[in-house]
Amino acid sequence: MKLQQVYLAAVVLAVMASTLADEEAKKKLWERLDHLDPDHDGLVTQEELKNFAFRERNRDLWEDADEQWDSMEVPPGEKLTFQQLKEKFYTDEFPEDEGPFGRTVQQDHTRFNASDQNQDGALDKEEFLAFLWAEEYPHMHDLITLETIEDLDRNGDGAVSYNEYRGEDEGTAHGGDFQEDPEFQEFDKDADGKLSHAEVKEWVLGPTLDMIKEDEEKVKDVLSKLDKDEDGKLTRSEIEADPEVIDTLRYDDDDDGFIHDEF
Ligand SMILES: *[C@@H]1O[C@H](CO)[C@@H](O)[C@H](O)[C@H]1NC(C)=O
Ligand SMILES: [Ca+2]
Ligand SMILES: [Ca+2]
Ligand SMILES: [Ca+2]
Repeated sequence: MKLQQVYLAAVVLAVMASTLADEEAKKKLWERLDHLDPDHDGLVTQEELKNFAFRERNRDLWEDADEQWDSMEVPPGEKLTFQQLKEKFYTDEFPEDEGPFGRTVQQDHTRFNASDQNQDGALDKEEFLAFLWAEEYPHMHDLITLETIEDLDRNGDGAVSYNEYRGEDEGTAHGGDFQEDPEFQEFDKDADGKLSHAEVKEWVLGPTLDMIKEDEEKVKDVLSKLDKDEDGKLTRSEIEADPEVIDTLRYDDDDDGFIHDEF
């Protein structure tokens, strides 16, 4: 009898302790998941989940984001103009026909304009990141495709022939048959011997598009598991019902994880 009571008390204490630890872990989890809900309205939307997954996948880039922006020395509250960017990019070291990213000043201006989503003639930090990491921003994908075609398309027909693909001058190439190049054929879907805009896009951005698709699938999966009332948004209690589900949006499992190390 006595022993049973002791046992019972121990069980009760253990349950209480684990509940408290659970509460504490949840609280920390939510604090550290702050960047899930950057507008702090207490709801995590599909868009916010997507951005979260995107940032997780590109954590290395994001660690660098502030530094990149700071390097442009834009005064607080102001935006980056092309003139300012040009002064930073094109120095004695980098002439205007080959800037720090191997693009011409003209190409950088076109890219700058494409990054300027609200078309006010200057870039805020987010727009500047789209300028730098255009691959990661679907609204920049046509621009990247055009840049690639521009770089390779020597005869100006708007497509990339097999010779151009191989980086050889038209006419001086030692032949080479695209039909014997399985890698080229993989991208030349209509087998006409040259890569069209859509084919170049798939060639250059295929792997990135796959990862973006993968993010979208994961976000859908997270919503299907956590969004109990199916309004497309997650409340705090919906996330807390199974906090580890959010973890599936993470890419690596290195030790600075914000969930595993709490449990
Ligand atoms: C970029 O946009 C500006 C207007 O904001 C325009 O004057 C300029 O010609 C454009 N440059 C390129 C290369 O598209
Ligand atoms: Ca929100
Ligand atoms: Ca083709
Ligand atoms: Ca919901």
